[in-house]
Amino acid sequence: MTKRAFITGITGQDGSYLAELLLSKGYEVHGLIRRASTFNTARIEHLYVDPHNSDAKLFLHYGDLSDGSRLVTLLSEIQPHEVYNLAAQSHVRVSFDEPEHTADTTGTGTVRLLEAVRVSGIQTKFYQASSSELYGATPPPQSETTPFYPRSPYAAAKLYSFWITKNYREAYGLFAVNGILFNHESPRRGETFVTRKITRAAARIAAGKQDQLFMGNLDSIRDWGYAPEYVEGMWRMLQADEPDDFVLATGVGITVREFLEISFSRLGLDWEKHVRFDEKYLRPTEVDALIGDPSKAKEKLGWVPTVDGRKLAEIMVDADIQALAAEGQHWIDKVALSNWNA
Ligand code: NDP
Ligand code: GDR
Repeated sequence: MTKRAFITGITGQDGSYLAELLLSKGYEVHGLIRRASTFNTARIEHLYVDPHNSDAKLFLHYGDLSDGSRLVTLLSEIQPHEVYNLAAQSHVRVSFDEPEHTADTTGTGTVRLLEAVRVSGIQTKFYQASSSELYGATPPPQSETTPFYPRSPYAAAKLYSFWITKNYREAYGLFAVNGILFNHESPRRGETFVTRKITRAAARIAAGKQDQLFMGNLDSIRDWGYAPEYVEGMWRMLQADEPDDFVLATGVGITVREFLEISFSRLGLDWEKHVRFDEKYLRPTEVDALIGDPSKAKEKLGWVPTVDGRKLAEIMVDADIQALAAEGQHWIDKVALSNWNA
C-alpha cells in the first residue's frame, strides 16, 4: 500500500527536504501551497513531475492555514496517513512587526488543521513543528522537561500550538507529536535567517558584489544543526509505537560571532572589516542561549545528528559559492577558490 503524506509549508526549507525524504521512501506526497502572484516553489521544483504523468508522486494543492474549510476539504479528499504541519510565519523578529498575523498562522493555524483532521474523521498521524524558541529565557541545556518561557510573539504562538497538539492527543486519542527542533539550517535556508544571511554575504563579498553586512546581536548562542537530518527525525517520530514529544538538537552551541568568523575565514576574509551594526536587527526581547539535549531522541528514535554549527557554516558557505558560480559569475579568484577547496 502506498502511504500518503500531507505537508503544510512544503515550499519552505524543511518542507522541501521532507518531501524529498518521503518521496525517496515511496510515499505519495501532497503539499499545501499558497497562491502568490509569483512562483514560490523554487525549493521543490526539482521534485515536480507533471501530474498528467502516471508516475507523478508529488501533488500540490492551493490553500492556506487561515482557511479552515479548505483544510477539511483537502484532508477528506487526500486521506493522508501522515500530516506534517510545517507552515508558519517562522521569522522571530518579523513576529514583533506582525504579531497578530503570526498568532493567526503560527498559532491558530495549527488548531484549524487539527480540527480539520478531527472533523474529516480520517485516520492519520500528526506532526507539529514545535521550536526551541519555546524555552526562550530558560537557560541551557534544554530538554523535553525544561520549562518554557517564550520571548516573542512567534514563540508565544508556537506555545499555543505545542499545547493544543498535546491536547488533541489526550482529548481525542490522536497520534499527535511535537518535534521541539533547535535551529536547523542548510543551503535552502531563507536568506533573512542569520546563518544564510552570513554565508550568502561572505560569498558575495568574496565575489566583490557586496562590501558590507549589517547585523544585530552577535552574542546570542544557538545550537545549529543540518536540516536534512532533522526532517529524518520528524519522520521517525511518526513511526514510533507511541506518540510523544522529542527534542532534536546537536548539543553544541556557538555564538553568531563564531559562525561569522568561520564563514568569512573559509573564504580568506576578515569578518570585522565588513560587518556593521544596525539596531533594526535587534529584537525587543532576545533569546540569549539555546543548546539542546537530544538524548531522548537518540535513545527512543535512534536519531543521531552528525553536523554541528561549525561544520554547517562550511557547508553553507561552499554552497553559496557554488550558487554564485552557477549564476555564471566566473569571478572566483585564485585565493577564494583555493580556500574554498581547502
Ligand atoms: P520556512 O519559513 O522556510 O517555511 C515556512 C513555510 O510555511 C513556507 O512554505 C510558507 O509558504 C508556509 N506558510 C507561511 N504562512 C502560511 C500560511 N498562512 N498558510 C500556508 N502556508 C504558510 O520555515 P522552515 O522550513 O525553516 O521551518 C518549518 C517549520 O518549522 C516552521 O513552522 C518553523 O516555525 C518551524 N521551526 C523551524 C526551525 C528551523 O530552525 N528552521 C526550528 C524549529 C521550528 P510560502 O513559501 O508561500 O511563504
Ligand atoms: P532564530 O533565528 O530567531 O533563532 O529563529 P535567526 O537566524 O533569525 O536568529 C538567530 C540569532 O541571530 C541573531 N542575529 C540576527 N538574526 C537575523 N535574522 N538577522 C540578523 O541580522 C541578525 N544579527 C544577529 C538574532 O538576534 C538571534 O539571536 C529560528 C527560526 O527558524 C524559527 O522559526 C525557529 O523556531 C528557531 O530558529 C528555532
